[in-house]
Amino acid sequence: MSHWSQVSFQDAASPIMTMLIAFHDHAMLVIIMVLTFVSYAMMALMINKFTSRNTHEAQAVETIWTVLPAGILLFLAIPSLQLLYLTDEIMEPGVTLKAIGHQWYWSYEYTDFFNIEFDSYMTSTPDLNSGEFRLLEVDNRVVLPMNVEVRVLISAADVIHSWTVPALGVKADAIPGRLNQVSFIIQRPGVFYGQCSEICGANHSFMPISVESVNTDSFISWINSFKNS
Ligand SMILES: [Cu+2]
Repeated sequence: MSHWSQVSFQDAASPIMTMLIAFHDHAMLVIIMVLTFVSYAMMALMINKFTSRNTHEAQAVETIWTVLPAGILLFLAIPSLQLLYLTDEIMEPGVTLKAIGHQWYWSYEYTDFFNIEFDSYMTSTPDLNSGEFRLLEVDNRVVLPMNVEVRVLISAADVIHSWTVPALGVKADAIPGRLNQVSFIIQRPGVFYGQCSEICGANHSFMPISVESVNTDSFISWINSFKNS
């Protein structure tokens, strides 16, 4: 059931998402201060608090309302650019995952190990177990180790899709013939859901992404489980 706690962001599970939420809050504070001031000035003008004597040829006022907005824009632009470049930074990924969008499912490859490949289809509503999320659960989850830098290479086999996981703060288009790259560190165990975010056809809404974060030991035994099959 939907709840009021769902109106904002999901809880961050990666450092980038933590910083994105902090930037959102910072920008929101600036917006509220600007809105308050502009609303006040507008109301004051409407009730004729200021006369033309205050505003006509008023060099001081014009200087302030030019310099101040420029300063406010810098307060938004500097942390924004900082985050933009930080998001692009890839240090030394411990695991590389390849995510390929198809009409209408995702397929995954772990090429660091022996060739692990599998498809990930949405679980249809009648097949859901109690407590599972409708339209978000899949048959084969992406399993990733926590506290390890993960690199995801994203592409598509047919049309443009988009690999998105809000709690991790990642979203990248999956484009045929092109590899896009994102990276993140998952800071806690859990299952994080996302959805294809580029309209890709009739079943666009039915190709969710489900990332399961586990500790390194569990990850290694999960990888080894493919060896026997
Ligand atoms: Cu898609």
